[in-house]
Amino acid sequence: MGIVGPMQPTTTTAAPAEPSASRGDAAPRRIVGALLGILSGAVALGVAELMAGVIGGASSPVLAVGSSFIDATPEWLKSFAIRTFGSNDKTALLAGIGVFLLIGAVVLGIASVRRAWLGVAGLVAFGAVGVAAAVTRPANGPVDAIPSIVGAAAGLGAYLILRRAAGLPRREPHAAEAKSNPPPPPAFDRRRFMWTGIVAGGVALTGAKAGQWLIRRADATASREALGVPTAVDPAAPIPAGAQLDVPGIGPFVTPNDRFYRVDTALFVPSVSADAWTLKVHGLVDREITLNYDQLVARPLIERDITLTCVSNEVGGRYLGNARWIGAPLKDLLEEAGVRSDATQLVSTSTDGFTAGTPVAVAMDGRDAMLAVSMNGEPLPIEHGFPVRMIVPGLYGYVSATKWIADIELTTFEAFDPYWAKREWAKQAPIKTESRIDTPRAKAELGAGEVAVAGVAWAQHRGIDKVEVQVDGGAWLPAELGEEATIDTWRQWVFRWPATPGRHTIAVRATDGTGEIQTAEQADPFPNGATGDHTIEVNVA
Ligand SMILES: Nc1nc2c(c(=O)[nH]1)N[C@H]1C(S)=C(S)[C@@H](COP(=O)(O)O)O[C@H]1N2
Ligand SMILES: [Mo]
Repeated sequence: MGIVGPMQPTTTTAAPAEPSASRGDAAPRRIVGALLGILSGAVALGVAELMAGVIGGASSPVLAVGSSFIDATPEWLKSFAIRTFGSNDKTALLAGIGVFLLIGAVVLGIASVRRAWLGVAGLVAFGAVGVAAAVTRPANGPVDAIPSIVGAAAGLGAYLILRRAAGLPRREPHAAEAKSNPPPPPAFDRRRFMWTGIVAGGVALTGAKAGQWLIRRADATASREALGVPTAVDPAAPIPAGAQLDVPGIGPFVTPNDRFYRVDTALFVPSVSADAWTLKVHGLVDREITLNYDQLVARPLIERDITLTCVSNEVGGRYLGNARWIGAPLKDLLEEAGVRSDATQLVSTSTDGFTAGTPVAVAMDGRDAMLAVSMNGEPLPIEHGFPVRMIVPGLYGYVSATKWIADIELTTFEAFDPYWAKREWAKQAPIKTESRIDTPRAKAELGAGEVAVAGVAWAQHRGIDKVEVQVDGGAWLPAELGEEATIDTWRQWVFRWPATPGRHTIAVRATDGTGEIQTAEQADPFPNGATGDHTIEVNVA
């Protein structure tokens, strides 16, 4: 399919004007058509973004369609996207939508030169898909249809004005009509079309920029900047100096916020101000509780070091991080609400409709499950759940770590399937014992002599008792362990390996605090976490 680029000189690529069209100018129909499609589509998108800036980012047709796409993506495609694009998977999705829209606009634009109704139909279809996606997002309502409708209407306006400027008729005259009463050939006025196009492009760009600025400026950023970090009545014990091993390439024991992995279904990061935040605790409880941000931070807060892990982390993967959190203990709040004995599942819901299901027994067994407001000495970063998220040591994020939390319902495992359970992931998912080699890197070229092989091991809420390294399938030899901070954090390890020339395979395995060795059996992340020994190959010169 040949896409005629708008930048190409019209004289060389334009299809010759058909004589039957009887235009005053040799109107380069394809280029005019492509520009007509692209510019009307751009005006529709730009105006829709601007409206979304006013109404709320989740109402943007592009983001709503993208989010619906994420929710509907089958597991194999999702893992493919994560494997191929890593944390750029969302950018890749948006780029894909962009290319799809561009091709659609060009094709429809060219076809609409002769059949004006095609352009109208294309814009109406665009609006309809946008409306359908926007109003069906879990946290959206009817008003979220507005950006798609106004955008499509603006696109239609631009389409008609541009057609007029291009000297295109509203419809092709019927042959008979044309013969008996030939309409005066509308002149294609290059200058007029160009100027109208520039204005349309300007409207599109300004709308998109302003909309995105409004979306970003919305509540959360300002609210977060104005907020201090509350003090914990129960501070964390200082991290033992020996928790951080002095080995180049091992990474920090505490993961800085800007290097902390991010995993969520949110194409548009929810923007919630602390002022507007409330949490409702309801369901199988004796007393419903509704709490605002001030009330939450007025509670006796705890501070803890906890390592978070994503169930999608592959063996050797980077989807985990360790941070110092401050928050209100979940258990106290649940006790105040009076959780009934038939409640087995705690369902937490985010403002954008994500849900996670946590065993009530785990939330209340005395571990430091909390509603966190601070991460590494700052208010929660917006993409990590500002203003409040849940943290439960020992459980994968998808069953415990709801960001932008808005609601807690006590229910049963039979009564409700949360977001990932609906997609066949396990309903209960304690973190599996795992270990990772951080240095040397796989395929590294090393010099002979002592090489510090080092990394991390984790088995949150059971702790790590032992890490062993195996070279070339030989005996498992003990690694030195960094000092344990808590049983809820990862633990660093180092193995000083006398490297000899040749190719070598290095594997690692950990033993948790209950004495159990991590399983060597290779398993994929789906449905409840990857297992297997992280193994790398290196070459020693
Ligand atoms: N609202 C919301 N919270 C969420 C998710 C989500 O998609 N939406 N993903 C969960 C998953 S799968 C993980 S692993 C953690 C990741 O938290 P992080 O992005 O702060 O590292 O958030 C959890 N909380
Ligand atoms: Mo996750």
